[in-house]
Amino acid sequence: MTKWNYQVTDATEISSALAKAFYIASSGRPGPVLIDITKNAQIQKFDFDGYQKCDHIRSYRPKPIVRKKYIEQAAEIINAAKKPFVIFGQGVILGKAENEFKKFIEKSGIPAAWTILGLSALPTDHSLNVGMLGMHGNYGPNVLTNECDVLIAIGMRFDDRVTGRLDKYAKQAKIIHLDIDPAEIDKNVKATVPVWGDCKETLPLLTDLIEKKSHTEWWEKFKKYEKEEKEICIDKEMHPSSEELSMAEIIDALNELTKGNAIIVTDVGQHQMVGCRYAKFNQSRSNVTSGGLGTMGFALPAAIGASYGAPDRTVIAIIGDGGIQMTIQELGTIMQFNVDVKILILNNNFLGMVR
Ligand SMILES: Cc1ncc(C[n+]2csc(CCOP(=O)(O)OP(=O)(O)O)c2C)c(N)n1
Repeated sequence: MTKWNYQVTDATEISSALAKAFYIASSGRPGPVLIDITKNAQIQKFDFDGYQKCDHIRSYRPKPIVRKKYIEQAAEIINAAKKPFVIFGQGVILGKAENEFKKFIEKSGIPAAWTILGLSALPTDHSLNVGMLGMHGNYGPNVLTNECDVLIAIGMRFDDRVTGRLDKYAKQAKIIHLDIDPAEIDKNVKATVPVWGDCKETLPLLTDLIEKKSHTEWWEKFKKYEKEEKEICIDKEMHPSSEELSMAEIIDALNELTKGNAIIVTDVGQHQMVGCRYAKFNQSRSNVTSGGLGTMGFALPAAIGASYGAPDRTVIAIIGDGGIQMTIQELGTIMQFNVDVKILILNNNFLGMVR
């Protein structure tokens, strides 16, 4: 469950354990750490000689060494591709590689779709942004995953909500997988070319080696499916025939108010899926959601955190009538610290996602 954990049994170790914990949690692929301080260490008296920051641990390499051989192989495959497709995840955001990513897709002309945690790494209205992948995602990127000849996965882990049945997933495609965590490569989907490394380093190397292209005919296929999805599904969701408001039309109205500039924090459920499908984003780090952990009750405390992290931005929590009850006591925190969080409860009178 954790990236690192440590039990402190002697109080003199607390300071160095904390320093290591902060270093490990925030370096390379970030992740949670656990320090368990035993009772005897908590009450032990000792001479404290100060806190020293940690920035190196022998045997821990936060970023794998980039192997040029794989970058060259990847570039060769991309240059020969007729129907290449990029799928991107949170690695682009955590690696602060949004610009490097944009340069890569703009030079290669490759349509790109996002996983739920990759959302907002690329502006929603970018012409090469073809939408959301997976179970609740858009029609085009899902159908065309099984038609592309090269699939370039960047900072994503082929979660089951993206792939569905692995034995039927993109079998026809060569897979290029860029990831900082070697454990993710070949875990769910076997990579034809593994590109280990921080995508902030690997993407520019790859961009240098690829030819400038535009895959217009291929891109138009995505647009054709987009039009079809709009006519068959999205228009009906946005303009339902009944008097009742639909979740999609509420998010659509929200977009008009935020103009894509707000931080949107979603809880877990149908409102989360609809929120992520329809919310618009102009800048990165604007979508906060619990992703694969799927934790109801996440949105309200996370929105408080987002408001402290980005005090100048509008923070909107989108929550279901079920999820709000899980951490509703945080309304007290909001009152006590006068936190500016806007809360949108999409009340469908049931635990929609489960029902
Ligand atoms: C803590 C927790 N308990 C249970 C679940 C399983 N679960 C996922 S979505 C969901 C329903 C959420 O209902 P609501 O918050 O009303 O949102 P809606 O789906 O109706 O939009 C449940 C029970 C979960 N993800 N997390």
